[in-house]
Amino acid sequence: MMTLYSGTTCPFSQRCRIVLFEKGMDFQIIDVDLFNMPEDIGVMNPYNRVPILVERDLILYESNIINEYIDERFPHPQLMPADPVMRARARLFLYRFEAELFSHVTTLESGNTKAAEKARVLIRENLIQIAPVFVKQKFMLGDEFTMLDVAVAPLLWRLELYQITLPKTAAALLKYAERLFSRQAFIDSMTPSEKAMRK
Ligand SMILES: N[C@@H](CCC(=O)N[C@@H](CS)C(=O)NCC(=O)O)C(=O)O
Repeated sequence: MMTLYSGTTCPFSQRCRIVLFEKGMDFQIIDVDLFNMPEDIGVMNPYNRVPILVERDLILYESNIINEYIDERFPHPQLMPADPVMRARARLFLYRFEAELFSHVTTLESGNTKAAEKARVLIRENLIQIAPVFVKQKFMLGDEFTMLDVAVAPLLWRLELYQITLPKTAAALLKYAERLFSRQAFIDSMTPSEKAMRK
């Protein structure tokens, strides 16, 4: 059985929880106190961060790497596109999400108040840029829910918490966010602290 070491408020851990629930197989989640990291986290992950996935002698860290492994191990429903070209494009998007959005999420999560305002502005600008995609399609890559939607969902859930307000021109993105939040796996993935993040 897979074991996920997860932070109860960590957006990266939530990504992995979403995938585990989307797959509907057996797994175990161990809640890790981010403010008092147990020593074994540093032993399993040299960067001393969660999420970490353990399955027998395999230890993985980095949410996107963990999620691709779970997706390959339990192919139904498949979350990475089957076609190699689309799969490569999906990986590129995942890379860009980290560079352009989640690097700033990390700043907000770190509690660095000096850098927070700039991080908020950059996240807001990038989300406004993505918004028109959802006028024409239901999800990031088209009409199917994929790993790209998994990757971005925890950020959209935290917009209020991060004090990021989107303009009316981004209405399609907010509608898309509601579509993500209504999925059963998303609801099941949430910890009590995450549920309390939005009214
Ligand atoms: N790029 C990593 C980011 C993971 C991350 O930043 N985790 C945070 C919690 S949200 C953490 O464990 N922070 C503890 C620390 O940096 O000391 C991923 O995608 O898994």
